[in-house]
Amino acid sequence: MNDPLPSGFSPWVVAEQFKSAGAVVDVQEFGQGNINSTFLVTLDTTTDQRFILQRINTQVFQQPQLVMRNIRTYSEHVCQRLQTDDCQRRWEVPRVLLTPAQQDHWISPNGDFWRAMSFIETAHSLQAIATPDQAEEVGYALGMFHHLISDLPAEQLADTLEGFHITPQYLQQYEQVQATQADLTPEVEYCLQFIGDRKRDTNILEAAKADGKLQLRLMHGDPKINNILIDTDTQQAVSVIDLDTVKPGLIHYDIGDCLRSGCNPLGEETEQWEMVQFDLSLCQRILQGYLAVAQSFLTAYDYDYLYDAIRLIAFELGLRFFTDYLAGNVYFKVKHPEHNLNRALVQFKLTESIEAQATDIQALIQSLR
Ligand code: ADP
Ligand code: GN1
Ligand code: MG
Repeated sequence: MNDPLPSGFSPWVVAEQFKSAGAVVDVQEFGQGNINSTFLVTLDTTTDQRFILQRINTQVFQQPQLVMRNIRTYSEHVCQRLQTDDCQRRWEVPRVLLTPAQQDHWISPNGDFWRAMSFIETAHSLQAIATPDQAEEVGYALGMFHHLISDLPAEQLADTLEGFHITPQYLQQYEQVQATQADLTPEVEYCLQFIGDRKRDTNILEAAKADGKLQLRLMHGDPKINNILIDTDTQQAVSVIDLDTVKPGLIHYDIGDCLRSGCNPLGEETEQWEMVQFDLSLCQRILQGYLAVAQSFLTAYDYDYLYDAIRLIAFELGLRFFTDYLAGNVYFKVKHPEHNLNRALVQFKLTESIEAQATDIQALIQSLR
């Protein structure tokens, strides 16, 4: 079953391990993440008054020490690069906070794995994009993220989540749980049919990787819009957070994930799944924001596979949600038993809308090359 929330061990007690000074005066559950348990801790100090405390979901991240090592390697590299790059805008990297024993995590007596990160102040994340300007900022954020790690060799980070975004492997997992499937409601039948119609098309990015057309690089892995922070005063993007899946992979997984989440104005949690559409004008602005930074390191093949990435990552997420629904909601946190089914329907409708606009999306990509 899901990692339960709240934990058996009080985050108030854990917060003591990571505070640098003062007293803990408040601890609140925070954010909308689907994997970890996140808390915002407030201290009675005048500086560094707040920090983020997280209990890592160790059913998902089975080697959390490696996750922390990756995050530290990543953030040391990026902080150094920001000092030498002539960056004109605010850009923040969350800092890993250490315990009094200089550890980047603390294991509570009941075996839970906890870590803390500095809080990025005067910023917020979006659950859905509301304006074209926000879209451009989201694209810029992903471009900036890729730019800042483009000179960190991929071998320096460990693979902390094997099989992540390897669509054919998700299909295998689906085929294993399909036998145990739930009631054949019309929604379940729609999902079964939807996957059945597309299961021969899941290998395109992996084949391009195997053929050497797409290179293994460092990626974020999870740059959906609520992992991008926007400055509350300037409305400019200032950070990409949720660094647990920064590891070797394809930047196409990131571009696909950012676009599938950014171009769905109803948001991925909507219950109006039948109304979900992929918004081409938001796609244009996200890509423009992204390419303003990323054009310099994209190859011709990278452009060739952008459309496939957008379509595949939306489909893949639908497949992952639906598989989790069939498996009894063991991976993504849910608020009710049909939650993952609803999320899957949203992603499949989005995939359908992407497919229906394939020619226009391809033409847009062509015009931006
Ligand atoms: P999950 O892996 O469960 O998605 P996240 O690391 O994304 O967890 O954290 C959940 C939410 O907490 C984020 O969507 C964001 O709103 C907030 N958050 C996390 N880290 C920070 C940070 N360093 N500064 C500000 N907000 C943060
Ligand atoms: C999870 O942790 P969160 O909520 O940022 C998931 C992503 C999915 C996303 C869908 C490690 O991200 O892959 O795209 O849910 N993260 C992991 O909302 O599986
Ligand atoms: Mg997150």
